[in-house]
Amino acid sequence: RLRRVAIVGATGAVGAVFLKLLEERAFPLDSLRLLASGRSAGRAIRFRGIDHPVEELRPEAFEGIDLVLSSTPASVSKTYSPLAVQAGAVVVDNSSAWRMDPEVPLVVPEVNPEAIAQHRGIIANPNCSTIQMVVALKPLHDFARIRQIVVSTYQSVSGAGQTGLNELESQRRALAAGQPLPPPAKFPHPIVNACLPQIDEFDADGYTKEEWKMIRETRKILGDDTIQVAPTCVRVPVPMCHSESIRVETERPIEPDQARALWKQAPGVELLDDPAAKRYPLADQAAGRDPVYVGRVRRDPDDPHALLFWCVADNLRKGAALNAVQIAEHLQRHGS
Ligand code: A2P
Ligand code: 11C
Repeated sequence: RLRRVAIVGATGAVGAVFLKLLEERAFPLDSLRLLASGRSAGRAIRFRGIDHPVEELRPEAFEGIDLVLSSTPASVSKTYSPLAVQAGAVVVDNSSAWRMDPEVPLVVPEVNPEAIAQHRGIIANPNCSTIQMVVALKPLHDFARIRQIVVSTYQSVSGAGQTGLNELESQRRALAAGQPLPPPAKFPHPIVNACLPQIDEFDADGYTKEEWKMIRETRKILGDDTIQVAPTCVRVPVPMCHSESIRVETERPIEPDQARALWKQAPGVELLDDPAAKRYPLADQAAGRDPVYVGRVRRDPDDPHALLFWCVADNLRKGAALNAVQIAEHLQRHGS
């Protein structure tokens, strides 16, 4: 019945949101085990009014567990997710370790929930910048078939986890105190007063791994390898929420009003599009909220087959923990 739950990476930025969502959504569970690295063993985290100990992740940690929600570095998931499956658990994994494995479903419940049934123990949660984009694009794809996506992202530092948040904060404090900036560790340059056009490492083509995730994961989730995706991923000095500027070209033309009508009906999307009133999605207003916000909808000035819009979502919620919890809720409803 998937009610004996473990959270792997419980002390991380996504781990904290897992716990918050399980409380908020009254997620049915009989027991909860919190796992992290040996560095965190012995800590306690409060959940539903009770202190839960954080245990070190070890191979035997999954005994008696039915459902694992995991958000760790990919290398940790590579080792431990198969052990959880061997122990009889289903793993919803937020790392990049399994996403492109052809045997592992890559799921956004508003887009391809049918893929969940194919799982063999692991279900992958997509990258945060991909999730919000495909939630926004799905109704347009169903209506007019997407040919090409050109996207620039404005990704918050929390995408890089708790250490990313800490790095922006310590640079802000140093600036305010008139002190020299501490040397950057998580990001390739100081982030506090800059937009960095690099998230993760570059490959030989000049694209970053983050950009390749947006290309490959979008095709896998939408189930169409012919969709062209041209991304530029940028880290910005914003604590929470990723923003994206998207140009989408479709086989059939879509008028902005048609797109707005589709988004008003679409699950997981909230339209905030009233430029005259200066209403459009903003990162600080989307933080702590569930929807993918869409606004600034307009036609390409020269191409009736292309629309432009602005899309914002909480990268730790819909971009990570919420999407995984929705998958887990689907598993519970449909009996694994
Ligand atoms: P810990 O806090 O003990 O390092 P974030 O994305 O915020 O950096 O969080 C990453 C999560 O993954 C944290 O909970 C972290 O635990 C956990 N983690 C990192 N490395 C390991 C590891 N080798 N074994 C188990 N958990 C790990
Ligand atoms: C970021 N999207 O904002 C990344 C974080 O593949 O799960 C997520 C990395 C991943 O830095």
